[in-house]
Parts: sequence; C-alpha cells; structure tokens
Amino acid sequence: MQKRYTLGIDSSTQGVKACVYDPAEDRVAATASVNFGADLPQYGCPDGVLPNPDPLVKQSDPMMWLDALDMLFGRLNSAGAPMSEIAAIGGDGQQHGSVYLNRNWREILPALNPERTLAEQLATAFARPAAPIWMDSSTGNECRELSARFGGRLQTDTGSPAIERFTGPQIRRFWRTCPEEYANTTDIHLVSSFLCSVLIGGTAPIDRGDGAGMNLLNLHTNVWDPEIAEFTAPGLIKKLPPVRDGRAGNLHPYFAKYGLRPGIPVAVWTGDNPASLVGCGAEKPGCAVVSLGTSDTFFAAMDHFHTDPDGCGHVFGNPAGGCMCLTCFKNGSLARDRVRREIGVDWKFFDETAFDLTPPGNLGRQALPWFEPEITPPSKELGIKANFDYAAAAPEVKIRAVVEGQIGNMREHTRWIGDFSEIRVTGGASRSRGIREVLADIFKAQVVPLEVTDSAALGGAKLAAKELE
Ligand code: XUL
Repeated sequence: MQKRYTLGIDSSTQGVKACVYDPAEDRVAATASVNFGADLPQYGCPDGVLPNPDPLVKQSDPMMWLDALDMLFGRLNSAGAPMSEIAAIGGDGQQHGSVYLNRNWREILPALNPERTLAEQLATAFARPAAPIWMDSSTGNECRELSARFGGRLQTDTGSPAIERFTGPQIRRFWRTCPEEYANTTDIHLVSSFLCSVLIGGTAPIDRGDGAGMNLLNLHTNVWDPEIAEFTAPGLIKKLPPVRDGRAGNLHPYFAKYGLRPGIPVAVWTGDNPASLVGCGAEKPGCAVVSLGTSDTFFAAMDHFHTDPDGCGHVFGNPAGGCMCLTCFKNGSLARDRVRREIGVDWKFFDETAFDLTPPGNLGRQALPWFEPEITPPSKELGIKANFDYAAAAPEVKIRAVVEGQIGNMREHTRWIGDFSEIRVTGGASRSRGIREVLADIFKAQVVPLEVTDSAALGGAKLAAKELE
C-alpha cells in the first residue's frame, strides 16, 4: 500500500520548521528548518524581530516569513523527504502576530506563479510592511480603553482581559496611529491564517485556538464578537477571515515545484501553543505541558471553562475540541542564554553542574531575569530582580537562583489552573536536567521529557492527519 505522510509547518518567532509525519506508524519521517537570523540575514531580523528604538515595539517582516516558507520547502525536497507521498498539510504560527493586506492580496493569491518566489509576487500586497508580534507591549493605552469599555466581559467572553500583545489591541493601535493604512487594509490575518492562505491560494479561516488570542473571538458563540470588534476598530469584522476548524482548502499548484501534489487538503492552521498541545499528546485533560522556548509557556487541556482571576493566564480553543489554558512568560530561553553568557559558562555547566553544586531551594535565594518587559506578571522593569546580592554570588548560585525564580513564578501564576501530577516538558531547554529537577521539586509532579523537540510542527502534522480520516 502506498505510504501516506502528512506535513506540519511551524512558523515561530525565530524560524520555521517542517515535520513530515507517518500517521500509520506514529513516526516522524523527515524534518527541515530555516532560521531567520542565520538563513535570511538580508532582512536584518536577528531572533525574528526588527530592530526598533522603542523597546516596547516588537515587529517582524512578513516578507521574510514568505521567503522562509519557500526555503523550507526547498530544503525538505533537497533532503529527500517523500514530497509526492505527502497527503495533507497542517501548520501553526506564533500566536497574536498580525499581517495587514491590501486589495492586491486576494487578486495575487490564486494566480501564484511557480517561476517567481512568494515574496516577489506578494510584495505589493501589504497595507503595512511590518507585522506586530507577540513580544510587543506598546498597546497599554488601547488595553485600558478596551477594559474601560467592556470590563470583565472581555475575559469571560474572549477568554482573556485586554492584553498588550493580543491582536485586537494591536489593530486598535494601528487604526489610531495609521488611519489611512488601516482604511487601505482589506484583510487582517494572524501569522497562522496568513501562511495557510498562501498555501491554498485564497482566504484561510482562523481557528478557535489561535483566534482566542485576539481579544475579539467570543468563545461562547465561536464567532467574532460584533460589539468588541467594532469598538476595537471601525469596520473590523469585514477585514477578518471567518472562524472555523477543519479543512482550509486545497494546496495551490504553485507548490508542485517542490514535488508536492497540488490539490491535497490543507487543514486550518492554529497557534503554536494549541499545536504543541496536540504534538505533545496532551489534548485530553490530565497532564500539563511546559514548553521552554523563546517564551516559556505552561498549558493544558481544560475540562471546564474558567479564567485566571489575576488576568495573566488565557483560555484558548483546543484544536481537539473544548478549551485549553495557557500562561506565557516572555523571558524564557533568550533570558537564560543571556544569564549564561554574562556569567561566562557553557551549557553543560548551566544545565547540570550548577545544580550538582547547589542545594534545592538555594537557601532561599531567587532571581528573575527580565530583559524584556515581562507578561506574567506584567512588568516593564528591566534587569535581574534578586532577593540577595546577585552580583557577588558564585556562578552556580546565580544559575539556580534564576531557574528557581522562573519556575517558582510559573507555579504562582498557574495555581488558578489546578494541580497536575504529570508535567510533560518540551522545547530546547527541556534538555536541561537541572531545569527538569526544579520543575519536579516546585510542582511536586512527575516530569516527563518529550523526545519530540518540535512539538508544534508535529501537532500541525497530526491535525493534518485528521483530513485523511
Ligand atoms: C502565547 C504567546 C507566545 C507565542 C510565541 O500567548 O504569546 O507563546 O505564541 O510562541
């Protein structure tokens, strides 16, 4: 019998990854990746973020995401992945980021020509050249206005209070600061629905998982909340794609140049965290997942809808049905890496040795490395916040203080979700024995490292497999 693979694509903050998956054997058959900083240096986006003099503004270049997509397919094909046996495609994007398109978008998409690149062809389709991403915290005013207008209804209906990085406040700020460009915008997409649209050569829907990260989707009715959308920016609903799960459409013939079969089903893309939930096999309530990446996130499937009384955590749609909760800590791996470099040690020392040299609890010494404005709890104070003389401490004490500080903060801000006896840990930093031990100590849970490092891309591939059932 002919093999049927599925492909999952994860468009994350620092790069894109592909995972070719064999659903019959539950096995990853091939992978490929593109790193924005290393592979596309011409965009000047190291770590996936455009330099900006305002530390609160974090944007990326959507043209770079298109070039990365072409490059990813090219790499997968030249690495010998079974392109012609791929029977469905799914994917996900970093959450909350938004792309603003003009009237050219809908005309160019169906007519994509394989002789030219995606970026070349879509260059004239952007109503706004930059895409605000999840790291942005410049929308404090807009959040205050939304909260003043809607109060607690924002959280009980959309799953979160007004949040700076969420798409609604970002759109409101764009409308306020650039009214003409907003008027020229015909379509606003999330990173996920933008790239999914490119694959199908038409408008792709937004799913409940990613849509819930916008402060615009009513999780009780599963459609855009007309009142909230109109207050966010006039005429907004007309610029948003529909909300729907399942199949987005069929693969555009453009992608045949990479050996893919045109017309195969493309599943609606979701956000990276909902995709990871599926990729980690945690889509049914029971265990929690801690993903240690650019941001650290804690998420789990929920058995009933309830929200964080402190307003830091969120409720999103679970791609497998029902809801999931998520709490995001912006200062994750990049902060740990900066601490490590400043101390001047290698990863082996950071991940293991430091924890052999210090006792659990670190004699009460804790530190929080906030080099970017933090989300949980919200704080714009930058630097290392320690309850001891951090500068004078030994390297191993600093390292345990930082890791116990981060995980202790995670525990405090996830109590509203409940207790978990099992935590699955994923993402690059899950390789650290020290971090895993601290997670087990602080959460009093069994910590299970997952072998899969690209759980979001795998989740996309697993969601695509549903299109074959
Ligand atoms: C979640 C969040 C991040 C992004 C990027 O709310 O902001 O986890 O999805 O990974």
